[in-house]
Amino acid sequence: MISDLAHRALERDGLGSIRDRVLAGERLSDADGLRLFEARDLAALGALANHVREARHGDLAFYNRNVHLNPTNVCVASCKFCSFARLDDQAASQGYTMSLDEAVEKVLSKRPLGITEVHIVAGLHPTLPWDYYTTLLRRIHAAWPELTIKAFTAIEYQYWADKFGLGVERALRELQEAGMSTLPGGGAEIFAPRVRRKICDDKATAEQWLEVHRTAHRLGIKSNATMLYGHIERLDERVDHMRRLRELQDETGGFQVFIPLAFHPEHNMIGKAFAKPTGYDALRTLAVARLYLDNFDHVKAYWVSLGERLAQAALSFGVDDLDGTVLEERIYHMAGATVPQALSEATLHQLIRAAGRVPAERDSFYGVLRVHGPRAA
Ligand code: V47
Repeated sequence: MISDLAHRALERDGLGSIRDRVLAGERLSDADGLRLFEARDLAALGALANHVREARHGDLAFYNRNVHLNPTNVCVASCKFCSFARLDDQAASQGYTMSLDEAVEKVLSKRPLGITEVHIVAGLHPTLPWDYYTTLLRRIHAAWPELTIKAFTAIEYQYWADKFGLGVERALRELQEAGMSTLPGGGAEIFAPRVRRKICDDKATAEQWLEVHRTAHRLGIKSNATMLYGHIERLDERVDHMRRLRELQDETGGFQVFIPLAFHPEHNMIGKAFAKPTGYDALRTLAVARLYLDNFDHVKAYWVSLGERLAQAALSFGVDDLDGTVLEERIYHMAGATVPQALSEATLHQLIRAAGRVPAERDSFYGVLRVHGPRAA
């Protein structure tokens, strides 16, 4: 239900026609997307996105119990927004590469916590052999077969496909055989060439990122999609980014969720020039995503990137997923995130309930494992 007040605010902002098309279930154009980004009344925009969110998911707010593993931060790419990557393994420069035993043990040690997913992302390490990655997944999978392995970004697959002469499909197949069953959405950044040239010109291109995901979808591997916003990109470039994702989703249906990632400015090459995106920008970006990406089931507010409070508020701006407990996160904490290192399930429940939603623990494919009914123990 959209309140009369929100209806009137949308009319006043000249968004009446977009509202009518959203309510009729019609697809929005790129020009509509841009108009929504420029909407003056954030609450009215949020109400429209909330309408779509509730039509799809009712009051449910999803989360999972997950742990992150970053086996190395050594990386040959020089993404200007990244605070995590190092050029070598030297402790003095905070570079590291885990031994296989160490990496496997880090994951297995979380078994008593009821974790259902491990999210693995590394750097583009110049010398680790291919069997480091296949063995890593094979060992985790053998020791803990029920754990879903969500592993490696499209950027890593493209790098290995070239470096080891495997091609993308074989790289994906070999890691799928080793235990990977879904791909995280990292590395997408902003697809527009103008932006990519300036912030990440020496890693996979937009076309390659999309092709890795297209190939994964063809192999039956579901994946996620991200967008890094709040740096040098323009609003029309955000819309262009989402359009390219929407087109691929029309083709394959393989994306599970869209995750806008708010830029964190500390300890990286471009941070000094930008403040962290405002709460206003975060909420409108999530709301526009919910309205524009009509073929995506889920929109996630990654609480690590937004902060718990803003992620909670986002549950009324089109968002239906907060990510998870996120044990062992490094990428954002090295970029100045001041959020806790992890959230307990009880805290996630509190945040969700206080926003008037019902916590639903999900698996990695949005199957509901348990709905924690209103105020239930
Ligand atoms: O690709 C790196 C981003 C991504 C910074 O698929 C930064 O469920 C902000 O993709 N400020 C990796 N962002 C994280 C990621 C992710 C996270 C949570 C869930 C999922 C999922 C995927 O983090 C990178 C890049 O876009 N990033 N540095 C920074 N300073």
